[in-house]
Amino acid sequence: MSRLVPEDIAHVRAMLKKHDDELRAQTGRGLLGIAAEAAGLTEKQLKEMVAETRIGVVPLTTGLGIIGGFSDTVQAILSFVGAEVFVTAATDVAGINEALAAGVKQLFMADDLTCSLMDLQSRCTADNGIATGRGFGAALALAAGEIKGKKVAVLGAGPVGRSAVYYFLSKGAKVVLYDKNPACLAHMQSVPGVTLAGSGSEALAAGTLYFEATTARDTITLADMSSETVVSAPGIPLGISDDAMAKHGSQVIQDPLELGVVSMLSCLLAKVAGKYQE
Ligand code: 2YJ
Repeated sequence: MSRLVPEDIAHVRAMLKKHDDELRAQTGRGLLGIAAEAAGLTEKQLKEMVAETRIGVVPLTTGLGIIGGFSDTVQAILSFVGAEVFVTAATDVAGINEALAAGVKQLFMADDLTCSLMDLQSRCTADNGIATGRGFGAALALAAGEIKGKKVAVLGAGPVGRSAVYYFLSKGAKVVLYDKNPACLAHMQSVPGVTLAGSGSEALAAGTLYFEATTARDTITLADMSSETVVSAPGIPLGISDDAMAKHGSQVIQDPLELGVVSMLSCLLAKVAGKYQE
């Protein structure tokens, strides 16, 4: 798992509208529309649910500590899609107290292992890794038009990659999965619809739809891409080589935080409404 650094997210706030427009050009939907799809909601349903939120983002100093700009960026992303959200002035337990005193309905908190959005009344939670897999999975499916019956190459079998695998399978796609760590792959070997590949290039040879959820660079190079390729790439750092980005960047769906955070919101609200399909 990668820990974000301030440089990863420094431009997110200023670029939210531009990123939303880019996603619309790539997938036909913006952040909220993709996240709705990821959670099995219509965009209209999600919009109505988002309008009722009151979210407190609590900075946590535990472990490696505060990531500069992290909480403010989460606040900006959630507010961009219509949520009512504020960052507490206090951190940690005092921050939770502050949020509760201010009447929040949901809490957003991240330490070094877990990033979670929780609903206080229903006690439902949404995990960043799972939501990110579904959000970027939905983005790939929307960009591809139809993935039923198609093969998707998934690189990386961590929480994000595995969540995407189950999303693709639920949409009737087949998955060819590779992870350099055999222990991660072992979990997935008996899942119907999943074929394990012996290398990244073997996985990428499966078709033109790629999901990149590794923490390595240059897992997808210029030689792996054509004008047909569509890549959804939540992995940090970005796994697509510089020359491949220079030529095919418009075919790559990627961001460091935005789609994952909005998908946490959609998954949480779908769970609260009893509309979430595991
Ligand atoms: O509040 C803060 O500023 C920090 N405690 C935020 C820490 C954010 N955590 C991470 O970036 C970890 N890698 C966990 C993310 C889980 C993603 N699935």
